[in-house]
Amino acid sequence: MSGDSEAELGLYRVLSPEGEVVGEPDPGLSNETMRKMMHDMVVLRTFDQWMLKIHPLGKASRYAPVEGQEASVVGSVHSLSDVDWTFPTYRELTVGLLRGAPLTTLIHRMFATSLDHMKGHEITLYGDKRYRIVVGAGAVSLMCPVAVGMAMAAKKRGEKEVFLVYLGDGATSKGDFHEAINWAGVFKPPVIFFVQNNQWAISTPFKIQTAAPNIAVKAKAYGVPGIRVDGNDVLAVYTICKKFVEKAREGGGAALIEAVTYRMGPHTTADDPSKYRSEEEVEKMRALDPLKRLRIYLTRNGLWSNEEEQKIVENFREELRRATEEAEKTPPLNPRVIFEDVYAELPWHLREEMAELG
Ligand SMILES: Cc1ncc(C[n+]2csc(CCOP(=O)(O)OP(=O)(O)O)c2C)c(N)n1
Ligand SMILES: [Mg+2]
Repeated sequence: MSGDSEAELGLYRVLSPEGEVVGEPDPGLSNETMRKMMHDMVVLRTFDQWMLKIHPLGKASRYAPVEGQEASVVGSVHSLSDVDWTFPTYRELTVGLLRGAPLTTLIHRMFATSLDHMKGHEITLYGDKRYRIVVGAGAVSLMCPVAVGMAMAAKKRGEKEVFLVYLGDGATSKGDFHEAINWAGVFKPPVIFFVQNNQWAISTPFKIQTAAPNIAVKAKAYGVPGIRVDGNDVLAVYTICKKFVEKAREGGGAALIEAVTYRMGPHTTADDPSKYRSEEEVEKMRALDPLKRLRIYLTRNGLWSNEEEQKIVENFREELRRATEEAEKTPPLNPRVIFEDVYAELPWHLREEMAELG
């Protein structure tokens, strides 16, 4: 997918970009699950377009678009069961939606209203214990050791939970990832490192991110299976994730899954990708659109229609419009919250700052 045929070797794929079946899907994959995954990819794209549309109006905080990576996010989330835990980054804000969080909760977050359950902290991220989503951190790869630690604890307690931690290609250059995967190799906790290799870490292209030919190969050095999957093929992502999630659940240890994909949009709404990559490159990648191939496959098999998709988009846009209106009517967060939830007793210098705030 990077356009480098050598890097494509060993890429697991079920549907070709033209929607032809070229590999084996998970034997338990039902028509209903495929339809739900198509539905969810449409929802994610609609959410993305909405966030990008309202951001320039100055209403919402910085946003990291998911366009191009919908199959990786949807396929990985669908492979999990309700008892499993996820560790999304800013790129997977929508994991909340997919795991049952109300849309309004996410919009209150993005608008930093007084109903933001996380009080404005880590505004581009989403976490909620009720949906087994652990809130991430600004520093990339920082959640890898946390996921391994939680997975080791669950294993000790004899619980059958799996822990899936998201990270990007750039994040694999950070020490936390290497320390975490080393422990995962030694202690074999039920943890999945799900790396979305979207070819860019802000303006750093993959070819200068690492001298390794791909990310999956790094896992092998730690005694952990490393698998490369076409991250724009939701059936392939689901199939590979399901296999290694269930293996981990049964005591088979960790895995690293490299979902090879492409970030179509800017890194975040604070980025201008025209400064570092060409429009031709982006257009070339459009042919590999993750929604397109499943849409073709399902339509050909009488399981999907344009009318149905249009209805989903319209209904979800209406939900977004209502949630946005609600957030706009809600008072903003009181800035005093920045002094809360860290210290049991505020130190003197913060007490002074709080007094200054009035
Ligand atoms: C430890 C650390 N270093 C640098 C940054 C600044 N930073 C934020 S996102 C990012 C790029 C990460 O790229 P990647 O891991 O590929 O994820 P992507 O944004 O492509 O999804 C960087 C360098 C950071 N947040 N944390
Ligand atoms: Mg990246």
